[in-house]
Amino acid sequence: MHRVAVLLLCLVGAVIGEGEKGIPYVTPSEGRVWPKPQMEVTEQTYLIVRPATFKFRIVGKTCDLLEKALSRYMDIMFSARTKSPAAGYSKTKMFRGYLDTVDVHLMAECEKQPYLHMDEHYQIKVDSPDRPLEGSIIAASVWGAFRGLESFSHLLVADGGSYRVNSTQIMDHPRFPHRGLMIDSSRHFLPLSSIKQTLDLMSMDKFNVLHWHIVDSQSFPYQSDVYPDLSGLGSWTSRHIYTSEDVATVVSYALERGIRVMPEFDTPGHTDSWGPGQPGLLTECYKHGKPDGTYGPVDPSNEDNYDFLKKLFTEVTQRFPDHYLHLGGDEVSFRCWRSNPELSEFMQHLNITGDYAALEQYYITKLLELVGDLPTKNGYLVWQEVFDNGVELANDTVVHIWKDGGDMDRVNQELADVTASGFQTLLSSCWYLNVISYGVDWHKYYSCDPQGFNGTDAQKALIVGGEACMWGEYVDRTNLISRTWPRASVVAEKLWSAADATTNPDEATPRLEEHRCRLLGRGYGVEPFGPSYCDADIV
Ligand code: CP6
Repeated sequence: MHRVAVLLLCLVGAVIGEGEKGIPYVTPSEGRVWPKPQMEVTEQTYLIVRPATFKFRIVGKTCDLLEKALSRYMDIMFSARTKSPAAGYSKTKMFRGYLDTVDVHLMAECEKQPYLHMDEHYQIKVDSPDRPLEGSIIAASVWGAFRGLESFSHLLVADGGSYRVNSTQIMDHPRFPHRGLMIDSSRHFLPLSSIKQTLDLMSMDKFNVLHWHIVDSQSFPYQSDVYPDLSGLGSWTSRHIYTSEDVATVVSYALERGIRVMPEFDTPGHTDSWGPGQPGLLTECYKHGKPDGTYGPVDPSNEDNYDFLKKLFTEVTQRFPDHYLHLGGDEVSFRCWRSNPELSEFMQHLNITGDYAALEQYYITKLLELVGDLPTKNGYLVWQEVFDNGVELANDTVVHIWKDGGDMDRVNQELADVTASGFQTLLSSCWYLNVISYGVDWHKYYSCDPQGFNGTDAQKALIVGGEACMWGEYVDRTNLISRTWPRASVVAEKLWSAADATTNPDEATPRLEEHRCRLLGRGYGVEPFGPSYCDADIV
């Protein structure tokens, strides 16, 4: 073959070529925003951003939250490890000039707390026809400003000591209001540094809810002032705990990134670790007519337990300012309840002899009532079993669907059933990131659509969003970040971007590759999802 032809082929191959065995590899860094904006127009012209002279200029309202975010983004943008010219960035693009200032125009006063239906839309203009050579980020709320800053940081492509940014216009807003990630600090304790890194990465993917499954059967790390024995006797050790200061640290770190922190205290099942610190809380299991020393779910027949829960949740809702509390309610085993003769007697009085689902209903109904009466006036979420078992729920309850991840027909049926009953719905079934296997496993996350079920527009409007779940049985601080990211990024795009823009995994692959490389360059140990390279490989 001709020398020139070979050279050309190699060049083409390097840019868009297929890797070994048909696995595509791609060149990173073209300044593409992840998750994909609702509307983006980008030109074949660029401006140069020089770190030494670049600044954000506040031209609208401001507040501490915004000012802190601006200084954080200066760091994020200019201290990333990626420094060399981006191989994928076309050398034929035309240089237009220098971008030294980006106006940050916040149109309304800052809000103090993020919430379910907060405004997150924003607009970015870089060298737009109406404002040539200038840059601006425009938002109605501080939350939108955060999202705009993140997107702006994605537009930058390293080029030696400076950065290129295409002439670009973006108008963007989320598809769903609830875009969550669940972490589990019971099966393994997660240090604050891991939780903060998780929040950093969440903000880089525009997630807005940290669902903190803080306690479970294996340990109770939440340190309560009203019931100190819960963690005193239920945590792994006296150092594997979250004090009220730790909780405040997580809540404020999340607030600074526009992320809500929603705690889960799962009952009546998954509560083994609660038992030692609160005698009388759990059901005693019986064998051969006497207690065998083991315990089951919360004992619904003990009235004191409802006072206990009321006091505990009063404290919890004061520490976690978010409107929503996750009350669990999943996987209640009836084995121990069945064995207990006192419960049988109690059920006889209630006229529900033998009907343990009705006993569960009795408990959940009382739980929901007491949480509804808290001074903090909370809303709540429950796992799908609570709905499936026919418990009566307040109108504003959010039902969290988690079962049947491998069977989308059943998931879609459940979505249809829950929304047909008029409840707001959150989907996780297809996004169990803790379930891993060899090979590329994110295409299935990308093909799952929370509104893909058969239903009316009114039903679809009840879908508040979804959550990626990272259960902690096999996850601690050593693998939390790498196992979660960038696989959670795929879920983030499903929940933020337009439905018809997130159907083709082949189209998403190079963009996800660029994003993964960006996160690696920012210093996070995010795993690869196939053969690839990244400037930040070299340390
Ligand atoms: N813990 C609690 C868990 C799970 C659930 N609840 C779980 C179930 C199945 C899988 C992963 C996690 N470990 N409290 C279900 C919501 Cl695959």
